Amino acid sequence: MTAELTRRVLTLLFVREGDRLLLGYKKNGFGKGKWNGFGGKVKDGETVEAAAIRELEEESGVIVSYTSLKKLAKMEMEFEGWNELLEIHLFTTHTFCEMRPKWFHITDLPFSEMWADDSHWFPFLLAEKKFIAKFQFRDMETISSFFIKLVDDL
Ligand code: 6OG
Repeated sequence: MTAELTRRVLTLLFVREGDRLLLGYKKNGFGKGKWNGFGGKVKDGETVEAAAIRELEEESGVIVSYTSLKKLAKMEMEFEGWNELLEIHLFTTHTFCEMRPKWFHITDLPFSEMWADDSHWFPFLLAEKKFIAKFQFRDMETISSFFIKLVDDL
């Protein structure tokens, strides 16, 4: 006799921008140590589309519209000896962002490709210290004068 399988409904959403695909590295839980698209369990009363959008936002901070979603597949995954079957709803979406996000280590920031004022106030930003500042620019690259003052409150 084969045991009845419990069905777990999951979403999996891949965000594409041109020739690049956004992946997330799973730090914990099922699939730990693997790169994947974003997704998770569909809640009771939730549509798979709403779950796909919610999971993407929760896991990456990226927000996409309902109408941008393209449903590509329904896949079933069975693991031998498991009493659970994974039903994965696969989606893709294309984004056209004005900014291209990228994480930098705080000791390796690309100041030569940032605004000239940034290197002056970044130490306070990184230390989360409050400040007021004023910068005067001669041109887009050159600061003629500035001041920065730490404050207790803004
Ligand atoms: P949480 O446990 O994080 O949801 N997922 C799979 N993705 C791929 N590419 N292959 C598989 O083959 C997968 N099995 C599950 C679906 C799990 C997430 O992992 C995906 C969900 O997005 C076995 O809530």
